[in-house]
Amino acid sequence: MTNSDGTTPPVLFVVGTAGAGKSSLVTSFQRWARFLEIDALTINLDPGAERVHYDPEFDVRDLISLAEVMDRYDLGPNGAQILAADLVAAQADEIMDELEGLSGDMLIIDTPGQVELFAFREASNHLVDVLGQGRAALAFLFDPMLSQTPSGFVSQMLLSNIVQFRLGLPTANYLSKADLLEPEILEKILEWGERLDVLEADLYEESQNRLTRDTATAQRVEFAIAQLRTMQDASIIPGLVPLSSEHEEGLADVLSFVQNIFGGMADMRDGFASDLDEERN
Ligand SMILES: Nc1nc2c(ncn2[C@@H]2O[C@H](COP(=O)(O)OP(=O)(O)O)[C@@H](O)[C@H]2O)c(=O)[nH]1
Ligand SMILES: [Mg+2]
Repeated sequence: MTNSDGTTPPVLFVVGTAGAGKSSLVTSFQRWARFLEIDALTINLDPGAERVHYDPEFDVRDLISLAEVMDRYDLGPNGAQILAADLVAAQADEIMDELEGLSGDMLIIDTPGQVELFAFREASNHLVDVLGQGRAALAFLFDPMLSQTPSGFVSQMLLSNIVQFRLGLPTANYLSKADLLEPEILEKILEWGERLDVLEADLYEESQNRLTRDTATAQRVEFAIAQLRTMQDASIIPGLVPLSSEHEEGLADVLSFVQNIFGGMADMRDGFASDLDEERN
């Protein structure tokens, strides 16, 4: 697969919990990019997708049918999803062959509904290596409904950290479906993304307001606060960008995030985050 200038185009994996808005982002991004005459090629890696509203160059459902996997291996839907994820990853090279000869400005990849199927399985690392071609990045979508409380936000943030840790790709965090949030809540969540000290204080307050205040709860909060402090010490800031596939908001940031990978930085993985932070500040 090549760019118009003959180089390998960047590859963006869209990752997040089930229902976070991954497929919608791929759809709206492809449509939006077309208006800018940017050719964003797409891939669907979710064998469980019922319908796909974008126009994929490769659709994993052509390779693997969940119903068939359930049938052939005598599995329930969850077992079939897990096996299908491994079967897909095992065919990474075949998928690459299908992309041979295509040309486009970037590749945006929709991932399986459940984040753990994609990020936590060993086989996925191989898939990311093969499809990513050394030019891959990750967009992690925070679910807006799961991000409204301090503990919910922290959970999404830790999940994003784990996915980054697993896949080792430069990552940008997005607050998905921002159009669904009341302005005050939206503002609060964005503040948590920038100010982990504020998040820490709000998390503590939330735990104080809980009806059950047992030792286990206190320990969990202490654990979460320790994580937040470690992140602050390491200058790791989630830095959420609001996104709405519905209103086509935040898509320009997704594009510039991907384009920045070509900024000629010597060490993409280290240099990237700080560069992006500077840009956003
Ligand atoms: N209001 C609103 N709804 C959205 C947006 N993005 C996705 N949704 C809805 O959220 C649900 C899940 O979206 P989907 O893209 O399938 O999530 P996925 O499981 O992560 O692929 C669908 O009902 C979408 O219509 C958005 O930007 N705004
Ligand atoms: Mg989906």
